[in-house]
This record gives sequence, structure tokens and C-alpha cells, in this order.
Amino acid sequence: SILFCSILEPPHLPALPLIGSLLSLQSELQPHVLFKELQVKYGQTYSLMMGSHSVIVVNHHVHAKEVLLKKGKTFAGRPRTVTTDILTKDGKDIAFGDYSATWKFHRKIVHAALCMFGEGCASIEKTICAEAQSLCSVLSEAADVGLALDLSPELTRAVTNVICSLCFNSSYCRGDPEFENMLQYSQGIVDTVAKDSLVDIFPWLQIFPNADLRLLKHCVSMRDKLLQKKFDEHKVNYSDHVQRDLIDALLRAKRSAENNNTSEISAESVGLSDDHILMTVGDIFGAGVETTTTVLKWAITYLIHHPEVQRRIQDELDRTVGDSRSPKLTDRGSLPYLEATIRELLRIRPVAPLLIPHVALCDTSLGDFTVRKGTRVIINLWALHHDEKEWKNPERFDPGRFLNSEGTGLTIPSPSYLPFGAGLRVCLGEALAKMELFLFLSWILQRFTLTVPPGHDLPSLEGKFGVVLQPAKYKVNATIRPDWARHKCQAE
Ligand code: HEM
Ligand code: PLO
Repeated sequence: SILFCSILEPPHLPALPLIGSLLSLQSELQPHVLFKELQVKYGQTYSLMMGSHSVIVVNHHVHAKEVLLKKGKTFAGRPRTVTTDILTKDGKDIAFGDYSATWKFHRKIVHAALCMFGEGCASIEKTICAEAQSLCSVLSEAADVGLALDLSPELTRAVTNVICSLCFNSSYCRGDPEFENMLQYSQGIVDTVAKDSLVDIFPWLQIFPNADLRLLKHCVSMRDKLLQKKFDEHKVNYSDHVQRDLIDALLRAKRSAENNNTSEISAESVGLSDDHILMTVGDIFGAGVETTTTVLKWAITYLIHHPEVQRRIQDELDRTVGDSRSPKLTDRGSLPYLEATIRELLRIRPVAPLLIPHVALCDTSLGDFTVRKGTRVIINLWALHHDEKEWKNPERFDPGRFLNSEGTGLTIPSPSYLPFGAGLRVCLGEALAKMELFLFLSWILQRFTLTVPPGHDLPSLEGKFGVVLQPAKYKVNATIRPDWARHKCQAE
């Protein structure tokens, strides 16, 4: 018999100009929403050209898992883009660095360091709780005088200090000029790198304003100066015997690679330049701050929209923790509704709705489709998390989805749920992020009820797409809960 070698390509969008017109017809749609809508016409997996790059968009969990897990190594590449090259000195970091021996080595060291100073370490809980305390005292001062606050800078400082302690073994006070400076350049990077993906990934925005590129370069150089300063301080005080933080761990890995001449390790040490270490720390810092802060902001937004969810979390806290002490990590098991709320937040407003693009490292396939080496793959997590076949009424905020039928334990009701990605490129900070979200939210809700100031509209639930999906800015009233106020009086 004759074997036919058939090459099946995914359904292809017409040439670029049409996408441009599609977008101008529906200019309200953000990329993740547009990609979800295009399924109606082209199916769950389709391809399109962006400039000279062939791109596949995946909207269903079966193909998503084939890319991330089953063929994880084949699809572990990252594309190079104009702005991520500026941010990471041509991919010398983990998140935007292409798959290579150096990348693997870096990821391994950082993973081990995060285990040592993060998940597996009691002191990170202390650090988070100290920041929660300081955050709550700011809220308390505002509550006392009935002042409505934009919580964003306060949440950012709290989260930044946790990462500072992890990376640099240091922290910032309110109003510290170095911290204010950091707030500024970070926002500049988020605003412009966000558009970055748009340069290379979304061709209709290819006309990249030069002003943005200038701003990005300026902000990156401010960031690099700060990282360099911290790095130099660490080099001076370095000792092989004490590892205080992530920089020490990276320095130690570098030294031991340099002192070790076995061929395998010295080959790897090629990748341990100072620039690599700096860019890796920049990644952990940036990822650690922007993601967790964003989720906290979404949490507050949704809690304000859903006072009944807030009340139920508070009831759960009152029953299990009470008001004579603060929540701690060991309470996590007895606060399933709070955990379910965090899961629902990560579903309904995924931090990275399109993940970071993946790249096929060799000729391969996806389902029945042929995929050529170098093809970029966008996993539309937004489509997975809003798939009507998997989630009843996907735009409804309902933490109950993640509870079992008795409401006593947690479940994941659908395989179409990947807030941290999966496989070789899975998020490195998942455990840390979950600890922070749990502690910050439980501390806040034990003490306060959050509402919009009287006469204000509820904040918008529509996110702004970028390198992270950001909620709008708005002011919040924190009211001290009656029980907590009584408790405070007794304590005084
Ligand atoms: C990558 C989600 C917090 C460090 C990612 C990816 C997602 C994600 C979706 C991309 C996976 C892919 O491209 O396939 C989240 C969410 C967070 C969070 C939802 C908070 C709730 C953090 C934190 C850190 C971190 C706190 C650092 C301490 C990283 C790094 C990568 C990454 C380094 C790149 C991994 C790689 O490319 O190999 N994260 N993240 N993330 N995340 Fe997170
Ligand atoms: C955030 C701004 C920082 O100044 C630099 C930075 C580094 C790593 C990025 C992060 C930014 C945004 C969120 C990213 C993270 C790596 C993984 C994470 C993209 C740009 C996610 C959610 O995928």
C-alpha cells in the first residue's frame, strides 16, 4: 500500500492586513479577547503571520497541555523581541531567555534558592507578616480619619519588601527615595514592555512610538544601576559560609563553578556572567512584585463588588482564627473559602492572559497539525479560563466553584485551569505568591471591611492588557470591623 505523508496545517487567518481591519472593526477588543473570539471562525487552534513570524494561537486546554507538558521540551523556546532584549540584555534572564544549557542551569539555581529562602523557610513567613502588619497600620490610620486610599502604592511596597528581603536581604520604609525611584521605573517598564509584546506579537501596533522606547531604555538603565549597586555590595561582603539571599546563592553557584574544572560544570559556568546574575535577579524582582501586587489589586476590586464573598471569608476567619491572634500559614488548611477565592481570582483575571510566547525548537506537531521549527505558540489562558464548556457562566465571580459539594474542601473543577502555566516553563514563584496572597488577604479581611467611598462608582472589572493584566486605579474605604475595634480597645 502507498503511505501518504500528509501535512495538515492549522486553519490560517488571511494575510496580515485583514487582522488589522478586524481589529479596527472591533477596536474595543483586547488581544486575549480577540483571540478567543476568532475561534468561532477558525476553530480552537489556528495560525497567523506576524511580519515574517508564523504564530499559532491555542485556545483549548488539550492543545495547551500538549504544548506545555506532553511536548514541553519541544516548545520550551522563547522568541526574541525588541523590548525584552532591552530589558534582559538579549535574553540573559530566565523568563525571556531562550532554552539553552545556561538557561537550565540558571533556572535550577534560582529554583533551589527560592526553596531555601522562600517556601522552605520560616523567616519568609515572618517577613510577610511584618509587611502585612505595616500595611494594616496604614489602613487603620486612614480608617480612623475616614480617608479613602488608592491601595496600589501600599500593596506594592509590602510585596516589594518581601522580594527585597529574598533577593537583597533588605527592605524599604515608607517614603524612602530609593523605593519611590523604583516604583517609578517599574511602572515605566510595565507600561512599555507591555506594548513590547505588541510590537512583535501584535503587528497592528507595530508602529512603536519612539518616546516609549526611550522611556523603556531610561527605566531599564535606572533599574540596572540599582541592581548593580546591590550586587556590588554583596560581592564585598560575600562569604562562602553564609547565604543571606538570592544574590548570595547565585554568587556561590558562580564561584563553585569557577573552582570546579569538570567539563560539564565549566561549560555551564560560561553562562554565569555578572550580567546573567543581574538579569536573573531583575526577573525575580520584577515578576515577584508585579504579579502578586496585581492579584492583590484584583482581589480588592472583586471583594468590593462582592460584599457577600467578603463577609463569608470574614466569617470563616472569625470561626477559625478569631480575633486574639493574626492568621498564619498553618491556618491555610482551615480557610478553604479564602483559598477558593484566590483560585477564582486567578481564573477570572489571569495575571498573564497569553502567558509568555513559546517557540517550537524543532519540527513537530500539535494534535493533527504540523508545526515547523521556529513557530511561535501563544497559549490563550484567557480562553481556557473562560471556556463556556468548562465553566458555567465564566464571567461570574464565584469562589464556590472551587469547593467540593459539602463546601468543606477544595477542588479544581476543570482541567482548563493553568494560572501559573505548566511544564518546563511553569512559574517559579507559585508557592511564594500563594503564601503572600493568603497572608495579606487574611490579615486585611480579619481587620477591615472594604467598600467604595460613598458616592463613588464601583471600579471597572475590565483589565488593561499588557505584560500583566492590570485593573484600573480607584480609591477604597477600609472600615475597621467592630470585633476588631473592640479587641484593639481591650488590648490597649
Ligand atoms: C512565569 C504566573 C508570581 C517568577 C510565569 C508564567 C505565568 C506565571 C503564567 C508563564 C508561563 C509560561 O510562559 O508558560 C504567575 C502568577 C503569579 C506569579 C499568576 C502570582 C499570582 C511569580 C512570582 C515570581 C515569579 C512571585 C518570583 C518569585 C516567574 C518566572 C517565570 C514566571 C521567573 C519565568 C519562567 C520561565 O520562563 O522559565 N508566571 N506568576 N512569578 N514566573 Fe510567575
Ligand atoms: C515587570 C516589570 C519589571 O521591571 C521587569 C519584569 C521582569 C519579569 C517579568 C515582569 C516585568 C512582568 C511579569 C512577568 C515577569 C516574568 C514572568 C511574569 C512577565 C516585565 C509573568 C506573569 O509571566
